[in-house]
Amino acid sequence: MQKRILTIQDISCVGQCSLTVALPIISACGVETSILPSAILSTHTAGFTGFTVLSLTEEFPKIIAHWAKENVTFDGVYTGYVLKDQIDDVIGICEKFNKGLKIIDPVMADNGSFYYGFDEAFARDMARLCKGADVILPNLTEAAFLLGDEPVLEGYDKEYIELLSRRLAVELDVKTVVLTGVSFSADELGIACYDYKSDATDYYFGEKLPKNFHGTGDVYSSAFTGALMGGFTPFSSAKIAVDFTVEAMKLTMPYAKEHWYGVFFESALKNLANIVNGGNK
Ligand code: PXL
Repeated sequence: MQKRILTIQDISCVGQCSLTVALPIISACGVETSILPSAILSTHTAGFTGFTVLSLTEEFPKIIAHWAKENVTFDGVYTGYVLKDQIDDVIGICEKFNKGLKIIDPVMADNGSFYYGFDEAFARDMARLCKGADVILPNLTEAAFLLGDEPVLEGYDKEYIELLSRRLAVELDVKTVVLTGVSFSADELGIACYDYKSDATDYYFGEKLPKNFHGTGDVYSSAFTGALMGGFTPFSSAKIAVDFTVEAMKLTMPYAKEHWYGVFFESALKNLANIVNGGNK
């Protein structure tokens, strides 16, 4: 039977991130996608000014109580952008309703700094949410902030990448750490996938484009989640998600100036669906 996942993240009404990318991408992978919106924002917070934010924290206990009454369960939970006062509820939801994989994208920072509204105290809460996860998908800034005492380096080597991954796996009791935004050369960008059990790191890179786009972390984590729920291994899922994200960025490149807030992932969904539903596990 089709699997059902719960994804918890915000609705940015405009901005091609969080739920507006997770729903279509995971659905294209043949996985039923239930949602718990953490907040409603007029746009995402990276580049727009004057955005509105409505926290949905007050709805959480009511939604949780109803799901409990209906005996709702999920085959996996995937969390993204959540607010500070929601971490305990989100941990509770993972414990109570999740019968499968726990996938955490610790959305809070990039390029050496926190997103609007997040700080070191939130990073400590996010680390609590990551505890016991099957997979976490931090970018390098988030990885350092989760650990709390590591620098965010620009010129780094494999030793640094593997130190971050190993420490996260050990200290947060995580099976697989997928570090995103890893690059050792000017023309390649990709991921490092660390498996705690074998203590091994596998790397995969795609073409590095001459521009950074917003929302690519959410596009990446959603494609990863769809592939993983579709039965691919963590490393195969990580590779599929790199190819999908690079394809989406390439489709956006000709329009990068006017379309600065997200990527045109929509036209890449057909290829993703073919790969994930194609049976070549
Ligand atoms: O893409 C991560 C993200 C999700 N949701 C909101 C954001 C961001 C990044 O800035 O602002 C509201």
